Amino acid sequence: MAQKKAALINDITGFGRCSIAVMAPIISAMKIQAVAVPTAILSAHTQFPEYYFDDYTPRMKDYIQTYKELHMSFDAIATGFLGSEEQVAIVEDFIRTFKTETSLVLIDPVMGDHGKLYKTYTKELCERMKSLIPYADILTPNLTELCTLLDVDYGDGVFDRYKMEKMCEAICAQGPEHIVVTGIPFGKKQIMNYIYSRDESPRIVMVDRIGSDRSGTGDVISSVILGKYLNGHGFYESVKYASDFVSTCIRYCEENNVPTHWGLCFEMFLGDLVEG
Ligand code: PXL
Repeated sequence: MAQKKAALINDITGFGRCSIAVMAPIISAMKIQAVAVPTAILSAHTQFPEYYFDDYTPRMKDYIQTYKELHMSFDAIATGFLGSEEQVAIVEDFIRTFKTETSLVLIDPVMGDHGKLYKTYTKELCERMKSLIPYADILTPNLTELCTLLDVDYGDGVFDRYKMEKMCEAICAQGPEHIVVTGIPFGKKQIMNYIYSRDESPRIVMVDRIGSDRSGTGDVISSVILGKYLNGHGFYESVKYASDFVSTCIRYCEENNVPTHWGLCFEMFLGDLVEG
């Protein structure tokens, strides 16, 4: 079978294990070709006290023009953190241009966490992010992002199963076939991933909470899901695998006292992802 290729529209960050620096090796390990489409170039991610940030927005159109002239198409298009309304427009154009009947679009609407939006998220940018939902086949929000996309008050961050189902149903009605709401705190010791696929009963994957939150976890989860799903596994199975993989990486980080903002030591377990 021909090898698949995935466009990764995200930032390239040198140190700290996030975005393309994490996603490209992970999907490559799963025998899928990674094509980087940079949105920004950083020396280290934004959780560090110092970092160099080069916004790539003004050069993205020329960069993407090459792929238009080469009449490329992609089996998958994955997007993550987007810094401006202009970048959302570029992503929209990219998907319209390169998505085929069979390609898979994964949108990770990176906007905030723990009930708060990141500083770069203006009201206008939030509104613009909502306009990407209909393009997604798979959406991977956390609870903060799910609430923001639906204009639901986050409150104390506790939602019962009925409310979760209603919220995911509302997202599905806009287009996505599969949603996983990641990283929902469940008591003090567990984390819940809530999985909703159109016309199926919701399912849950529980993992033990190990240590504190680590940057780049979302990028590891979304890229393992993408790779597994593209390789023919079901959505639930892909999320379950990604959750277990992340737990393994985090356990290693804890045991080796790796600082939380250094990201997940996924390199140690990349070989586990190779199949076939
Ligand atoms: O996925 C997290 C992430 C991605 N990209 C940049 C970041 C972060 C998290 O802080 O700073 C630039």
